[in-house]
Amino acid sequence: MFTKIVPELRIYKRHLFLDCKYYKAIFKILSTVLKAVRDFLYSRGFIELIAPIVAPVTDPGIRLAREFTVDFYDEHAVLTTSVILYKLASMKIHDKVFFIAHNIRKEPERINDFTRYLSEFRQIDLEMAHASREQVMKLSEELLIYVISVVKRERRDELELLGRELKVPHRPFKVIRFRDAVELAKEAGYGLEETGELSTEAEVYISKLHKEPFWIIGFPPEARGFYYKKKNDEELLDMDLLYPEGFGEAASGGEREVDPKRVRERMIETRVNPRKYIWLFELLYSGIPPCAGIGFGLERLMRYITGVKEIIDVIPFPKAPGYLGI
Ligand code: ASN
Repeated sequence: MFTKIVPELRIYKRHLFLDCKYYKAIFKILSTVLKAVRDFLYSRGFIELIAPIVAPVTDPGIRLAREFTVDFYDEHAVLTTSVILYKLASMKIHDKVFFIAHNIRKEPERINDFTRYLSEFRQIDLEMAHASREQVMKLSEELLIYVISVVKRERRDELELLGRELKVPHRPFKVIRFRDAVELAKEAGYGLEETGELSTEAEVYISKLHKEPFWIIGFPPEARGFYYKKKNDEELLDMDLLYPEGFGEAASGGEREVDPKRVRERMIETRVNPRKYIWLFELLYSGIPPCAGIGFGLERLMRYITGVKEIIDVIPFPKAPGYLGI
């Protein structure tokens, strides 16, 4: 099987392996997933937009990752780490928008770990005006159930070749509060990251305790991006979706802070310099509706659907942290 080839070769010599039957099956599933996502969101009244890859500023709420900088003529530019700022701006265009956006993040190099991080990855990122966290959670559950059902129906041979027995989850998914998730992790001897987040190992541990996808809600305000709205001083109106069976994080999102004064406070709280975000403040002062949204990692969704162990194998041309490839 293709996983017997060392990962470095699978990245740098990918062009020589694309015709292997496993890759062909995986990339056919990828195409079905993309179409199913679009079909579902269009049927719910969403419009699809496209986002830039080069920008003056980007989302700083990206945990341990950093930004890549670019020399854009004489202007300092960065590669977009997420589409969140453009989702907020798009609320001026339509009240339900989605992007299948490229995200580029300088993740810490993970030598010999090709399981769950890519430096270039995509997010199925949607945003809804006047929506609550709970409404986005319901829509996300329906989206996931729809996509899995379509893949099971249309890609039976490919799933069989990969040895994946995929189950359609049942909604509503279980909801765990962040502080209870921390207790679960601590009981098993896992700590928190410096950022106040659950470590990847803790996340995998909690994921392994589950047989169906589940939510963790209410992360601490200092741990997550300035664009999330606070419920109170202890928690945000945000959520993560996790896959079961040890597959870990699926998506994150929440209700947005759209009051420019409170966004400024959230920036200070999360150690972000408000002066860098001039266009965002102009946007907020000009007025956007309250909104909420979520972003699903496309490659992590693919990993869950295919059951493939290493994330470098779920897309044709992977960029793993520290491994440029072709
Ligand atoms: N996509 C996330 C959201 O909608 C943001 C992110 O990726 N950092 O909240």
